[in-house]
Amino acid sequence: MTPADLAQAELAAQAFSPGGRLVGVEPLNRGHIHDTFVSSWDLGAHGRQRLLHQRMNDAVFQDIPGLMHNIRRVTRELRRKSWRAGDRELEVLQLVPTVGGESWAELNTGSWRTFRFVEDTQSYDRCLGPDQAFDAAAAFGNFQARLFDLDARGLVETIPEFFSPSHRFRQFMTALREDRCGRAAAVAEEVRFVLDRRHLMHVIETGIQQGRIPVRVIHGDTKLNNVLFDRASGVARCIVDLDTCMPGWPLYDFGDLVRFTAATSEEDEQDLSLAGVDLDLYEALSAGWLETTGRFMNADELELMPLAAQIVTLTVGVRFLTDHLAGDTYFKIHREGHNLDRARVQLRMVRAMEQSTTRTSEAALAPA
Ligand code: GN1
Ligand code: MG
Repeated sequence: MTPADLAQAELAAQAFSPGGRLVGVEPLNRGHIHDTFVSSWDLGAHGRQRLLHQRMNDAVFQDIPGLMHNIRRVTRELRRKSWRAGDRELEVLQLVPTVGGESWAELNTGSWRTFRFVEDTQSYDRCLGPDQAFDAAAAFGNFQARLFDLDARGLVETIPEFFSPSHRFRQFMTALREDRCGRAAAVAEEVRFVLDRRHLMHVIETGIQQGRIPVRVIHGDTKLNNVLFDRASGVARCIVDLDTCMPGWPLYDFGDLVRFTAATSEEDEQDLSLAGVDLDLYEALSAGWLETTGRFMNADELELMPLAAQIVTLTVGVRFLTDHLAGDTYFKIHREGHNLDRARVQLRMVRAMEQSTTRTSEAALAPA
């Protein structure tokens, strides 16, 4: 983040001024896609207020009006329903309009949007334990349940085929064939791993075509760090990052939740011996997810839960590997080989999931 970026963020913040005096703007280094900043305002007798500003990545999201339409539509629907998890009310992310009343600002430094900063919360890149995993899964499941009635056709597919494993596989094959950066030879092992599992990349589409897997509005990025937990009580308070709320297959959300939350390492860990899946966390995620979505899922979906985790983890791994092959043009990287490190962790997790499934089925077959 350069001083010029900060100066641009300050100007952008002014476009969403809640009144009062802008005290300062700081970068918030989160996410692989947008540039995020937090501004702080002195509202005199009304105290302080913080806002979260994002310069949206318009190379990734080429349809900014569509993206913002989806967010308005989804937040409206969530607010329309009382959004409860157990006996708790979950907060809905709140968009802040520009001074002129628009949902986002088109400035010469890019397209900017703003949300109310959700105070006294904390997010986690690593899960604290089964209770937190259960809580996060129940919150994401609740989010999806609240959107159950929202007609998926009313939302724009801002990135076409975003959740399609077979589309991701085709993109991977193209990047591999083009090999723009001459990196393919060095990742032959990872490429082989993916090719050996290409059959997995078609399971979901086949299920959708056969009418066995429904298409509904999903969150689409159910990483643990997209849940804000209350700093004092530790419970889930708000779900953030609504960028990928669009038509998808509901179990994508469960799979992505497992991919990130049941991981035994960071998403970009370089020591691969640490990468794997924590089965206790997996169990807690399944239980939390079923608590809030159980009554919506059909028999095929229920059966597919463990495989969905594998497929999503493989798909995200393929996306990281594709970006590595294509020259790191999509995900932000912070070091050489960053996307490759991320890909390797995902592939390691897929291997661990495969082994644990084998173990579980072997255990089921073992004589008592
Ligand atoms: C990206 O920027 P972030 O971290 O919210 C990506 C997700 C991936 C995720 C992997 C629009 O999300 O699809 O699963 O990275 N978002 C987009 O960590 O591509
Ligand atoms: Mg995201």
